Amino acid sequence: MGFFSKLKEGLTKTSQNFVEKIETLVTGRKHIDEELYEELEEILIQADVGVNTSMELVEAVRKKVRERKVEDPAELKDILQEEISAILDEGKSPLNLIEGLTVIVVVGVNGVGKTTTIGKLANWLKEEGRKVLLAAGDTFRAAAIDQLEIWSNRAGVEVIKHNEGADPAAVAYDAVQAAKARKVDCLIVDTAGRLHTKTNLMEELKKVKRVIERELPGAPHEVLLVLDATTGQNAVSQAKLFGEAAGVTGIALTKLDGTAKGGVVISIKRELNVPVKFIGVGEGMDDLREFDSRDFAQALFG
Ligand SMILES: Nc1nc2c(ncn2[C@@H]2O[C@H](COP(=O)(O)OP(=O)(O)O)[C@@H](O)[C@H]2O)c(=O)[nH]1
Ligand SMILES: [Mg+2]
Repeated sequence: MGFFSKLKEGLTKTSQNFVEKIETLVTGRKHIDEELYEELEEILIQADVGVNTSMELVEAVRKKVRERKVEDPAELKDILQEEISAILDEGKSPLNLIEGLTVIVVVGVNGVGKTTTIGKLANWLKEEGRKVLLAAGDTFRAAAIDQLEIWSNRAGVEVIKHNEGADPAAVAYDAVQAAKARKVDCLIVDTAGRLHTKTNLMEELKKVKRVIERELPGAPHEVLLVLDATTGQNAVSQAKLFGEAAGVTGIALTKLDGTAKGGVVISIKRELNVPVKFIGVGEGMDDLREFDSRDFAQALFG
């Protein structure tokens, strides 16, 4: 399936929850009034666009309506699409791949799709002709290491691992050494999403980053935060937490397939200063896409 049709299919529920509701809202109305704006704002908030962003969007729509002297409620949908497209304007934000060894650290809370995203990413980079190595930095459970190994076999790349309970920074250290020795192009480091307290998790991530930087100045080149779109506004809170502590450079937003909360993309774009670089639209190896915000806006409005 082509990129655009897969994206459109993945966004079906978001579209239904959002665009169709707006269509229903404006159909049959004769006037644009305060009540209509309130309902519009409510629909946006329900689609996980976020309270602040929803209010800003409605304000922007109101302004356009005044400026253009619009009277027909049916025109609201197009104006809203224009405003959302303006927020999502910058198109693609590619992965920072350098000449030589690029190190990508993947972070995020438990269950968001880190390991799966790493598997998909490894496969994509390998298909682009790069030599990829994975590091099993989630040493919290043996199953996490096994799961990364399964993905490495699927993608046909190697993995550096220690035993369950090992120090993730030691895994990262070995992985950077191995990557240098094996002339790897991309090293992708998995990390744990849960520890006993959040502060410890952030400290551990900082330590992993410090070790990588010491062994390879300038690295890591990307800290990719994985967020689960089905958690809606919760994902935005996670991004704020990790963004500050872990120095996040990009977001991979997973599980956009089958969720009605795709509006969270607009919220992330508006409220965080971090680009969405990838989206996950399924559990398979090929279900990772480079995020293009213009395609997204278009797919959303159909
Ligand atoms: N539908 C769907 N499921 C996904 C996607 N990405 C990950 N998953 C599923 O989410 C679950 C948790 O993924 P995992 O990679 O283990 O998360 P981790 O704990 O962050 O490493 C698994 O069942 C994955 O198959 C996605 O884009 N779409
Ligand atoms: Mg994992």
